[in-house]
Amino acid sequence: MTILSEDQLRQVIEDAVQRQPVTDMHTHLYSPNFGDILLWGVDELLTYHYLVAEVMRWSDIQTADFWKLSKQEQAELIWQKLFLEHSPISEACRGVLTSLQGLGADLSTRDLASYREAIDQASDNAAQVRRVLELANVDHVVMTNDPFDDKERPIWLNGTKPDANFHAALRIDPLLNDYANSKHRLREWGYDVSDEWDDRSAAEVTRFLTDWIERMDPVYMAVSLPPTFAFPEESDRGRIIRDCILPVSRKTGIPFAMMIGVKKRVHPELRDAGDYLAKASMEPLEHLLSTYPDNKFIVTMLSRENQHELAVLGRKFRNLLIFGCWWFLNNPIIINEMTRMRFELLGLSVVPQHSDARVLDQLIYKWKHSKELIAGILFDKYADVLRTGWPLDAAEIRRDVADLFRNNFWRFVGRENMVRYDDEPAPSAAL
Ligand code: FIX
Ligand code: ZN
Repeated sequence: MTILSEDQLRQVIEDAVQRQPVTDMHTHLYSPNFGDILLWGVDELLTYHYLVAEVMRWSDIQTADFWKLSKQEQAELIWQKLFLEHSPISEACRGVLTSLQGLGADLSTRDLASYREAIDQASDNAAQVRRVLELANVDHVVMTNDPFDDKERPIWLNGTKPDANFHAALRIDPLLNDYANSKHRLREWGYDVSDEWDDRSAAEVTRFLTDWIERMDPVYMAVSLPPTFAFPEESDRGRIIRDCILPVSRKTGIPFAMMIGVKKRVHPELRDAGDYLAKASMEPLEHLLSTYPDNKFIVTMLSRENQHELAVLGRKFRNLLIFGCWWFLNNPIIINEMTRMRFELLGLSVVPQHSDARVLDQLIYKWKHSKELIAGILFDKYADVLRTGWPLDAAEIRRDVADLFRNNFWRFVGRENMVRYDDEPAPSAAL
């Protein structure tokens, strides 16, 4: 269909975006067969660390006392303070409402107990996963998989493999950001690293990486990095990236994902809610991209002030995939600014969003909110093109939307078999 009017254009874009199944390239969710480390349900939605941070502003409860409450008591305090005593207009509060609405709750009752009954009815993880992936129109989920996590490691060591809709990402923060402690654990696991960094240590850390790559089949290796991240750097992190991560990444074709700008635990008592951010230098990225042209890098940054530099850097290096409006950027006002900036500087060669979902049911709101915003921005961009007299075609717009929400990612990580357009049969997947 050739699009002749802006009304036709708006409808075609809205339909294409809503119909497009999403590959969510960064989440903290797990395949249903990973057991209770997969979180879902009303109380998990309400005790998301974003809301823990927000409830502390309206409550004089001591953080230590908050953590002594049961999950249900924490949820009820958050519901009382952030939803009943004050209107839930923050993005994280609105998110809870959108997810509850999507799961069929009648929000006019404001009856939290009835929501638990109605929504937490799924018989098990697999049933809730099928239900939520369908409601959110997400068909592939990339997890965050940390071999240093004591709950998760045994699941992999037992030979568990994720369902077809779930894909591993090898997360190595403890290795890169806390090697002084992690090296002792590597030794416990049979990796004979030395006290000082030497060839044997490099070989053993490389063996650790390749063992976990074999076990997980990760789509990328990932780390979150502080705003002070420097490279090259004569430090544990600098040496492991130089001697292990980059060679393994190049040899296997598995990209290195860096999430840069997080200041961990500025308020430690808040736990995950206690992290902050700061602007980072772009020089480490400039160095990595130019010095390692055969390596692939996936990057998101946490400071709003880094976004323009990152987008311009994307114009210089095609071995850089820019993704998502991460964490404190995942709010309409900033998603709007970042996405327009990226489309205007990089066209459609980005992955505009990921969910970072920690609770399965959040997929419903994270993607409903983002798709509405991205569809509106796409309309403005295509309408500008239409006004030049350039004819637009509905199938081409659907192609572009499939690239943004799915194919750009799979192509960049080298999994062409996962690339799909709306008239192709689905790759083998449970859904
Ligand atoms: O490092 C990360 O993967 C961050 O996304 C998380 O640590 C953070 O807590 C989060 O979930 C943000 O949305
Ligand atoms: Zn995350």
